[in-house]
Amino acid sequence: MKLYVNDISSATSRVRIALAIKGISVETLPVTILGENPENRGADYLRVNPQGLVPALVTDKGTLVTQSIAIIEYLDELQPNPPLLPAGLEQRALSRAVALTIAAEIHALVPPRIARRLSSIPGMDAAGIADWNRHWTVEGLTAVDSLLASHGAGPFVGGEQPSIGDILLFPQMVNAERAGMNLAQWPAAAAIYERLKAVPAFADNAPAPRK
Ligand SMILES: N[C@@H](CCC(=O)N[C@@H](CS)C(=O)NCC(=O)O)C(=O)O
Repeated sequence: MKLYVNDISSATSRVRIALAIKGISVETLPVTILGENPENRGADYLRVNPQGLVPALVTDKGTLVTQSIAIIEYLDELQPNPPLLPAGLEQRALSRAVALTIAAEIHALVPPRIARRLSSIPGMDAAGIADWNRHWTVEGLTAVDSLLASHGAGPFVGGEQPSIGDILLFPQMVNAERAGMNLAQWPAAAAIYERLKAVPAFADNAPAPRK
């Protein structure tokens, strides 16, 4: 299988973590997403993934699978062990809710294409974009933290083993920490994040820092 990736991309990091947990190897193909003419907006990559986003997986049957959560679920169904969803019904629902809160309510509001669009609005500057990113990250992680606390989650999002909720939580917390946010404001999420740092599949596949 081929995986189109970018090293700073947290959505790519999610899929890399899932692959590492499963012990699945793929061919990786880097795609730039920043700068004047990023490859993800170019004709060559749009022929691969018309949405122009990474990650994108091309299966060994030549089928395109886009969207990190769909790719992770594809991998989980392709090779069910170890599972990426918890065994318990309540824990599965929590793990999925954490994953979707991060993908839909945080990450979707802060990627490069949103920053590009914001910067074209008169009066918007780099400080305004940073404030936008911080706002949605704080609001989303606060929601995730209260979900985790109300479920008494631990040691990982869905119980004893890391699952899809952890896979989405980890890169988002890496980025929040790098942005200088005080992780102690999210005690339940921060405790899980500290445990995930000790799991090689996570630690070895964090998004790279932006240069
Ligand atoms: N919902 C998508 C988001 C993918 C996404 O936004 N990827 C970012 C990198 S983390 C990207 O390709 N950004 C390019 C851009 O925003 O122009 C997923 O989960 O795969």
